[in-house]
Amino acid sequence: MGYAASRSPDERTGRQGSVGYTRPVTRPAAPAHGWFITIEGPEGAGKTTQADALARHLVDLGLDVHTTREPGGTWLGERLREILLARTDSAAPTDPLTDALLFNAARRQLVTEVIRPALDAGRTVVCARFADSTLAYQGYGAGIPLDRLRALELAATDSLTPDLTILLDVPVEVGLERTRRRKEWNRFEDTEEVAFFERVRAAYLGFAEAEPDRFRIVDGSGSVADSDEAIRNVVAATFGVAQAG
Ligand code: ATM
Repeated sequence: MGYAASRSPDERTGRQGSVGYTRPVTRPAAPAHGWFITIEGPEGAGKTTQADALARHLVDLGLDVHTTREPGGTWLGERLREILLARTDSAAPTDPLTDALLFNAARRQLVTEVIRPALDAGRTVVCARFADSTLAYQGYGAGIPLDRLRALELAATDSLTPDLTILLDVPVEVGLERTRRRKEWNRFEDTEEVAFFERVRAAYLGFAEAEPDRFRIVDGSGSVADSDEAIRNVVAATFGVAQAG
């Protein structure tokens, strides 16, 4: 007994590249194609911490896991991250479509160099942020029409869509306060108003409502341990891995 996996196209969404599963009753063998799990959410929700914790949990369950992030995850992507997040000395505002192009350039390199090969080799990929971030920040936050962004996303991802997206949700003021305590603000945190981050958060909640099969919302306002446990439960319910062992 085990899971049944097929990567194209998914019956529920019609998307290429999704995976369908039935609940395993014993420890799952490594899937023929790995699971692609993304963690999204507003600032200060703890995405990076939770991505690392989830990866350790999945490794303990016997899966081969690669953890990565956006923007970043490749040599080129990490250079683009430095450029994109650096607080600017220029008096001219950065055009949001320029941002979208650069985020998608980093994404394309990450997908082709890292994510696709890992999934094809049966590895599970856990990625902090992915294409939903561009729709939320450059789309709903900065006002770029979604059809333009979806065209860029398609070029960057070749329709690769996460099997599971965990939305780590936290109220904007709480998240920004946490971020302020933890690190120097990046360009977005430095230049955007609270209203921008409210639009981003509302966008994420809207995505989750529109795609309930892919999204699971986890409350990120409590302790790290609380989020950690909630994410493990989500992954267990989605993939059946908690029955392992
Ligand atoms: P963190 O990885 O620390 O969350 O920072 C990445 C920043 O880049 C984050 N900033 N804020 N505030 C969100 C932003 N971002 C986008 O605006 N669009 C994107 O497509 C991605 C991947 C990130």
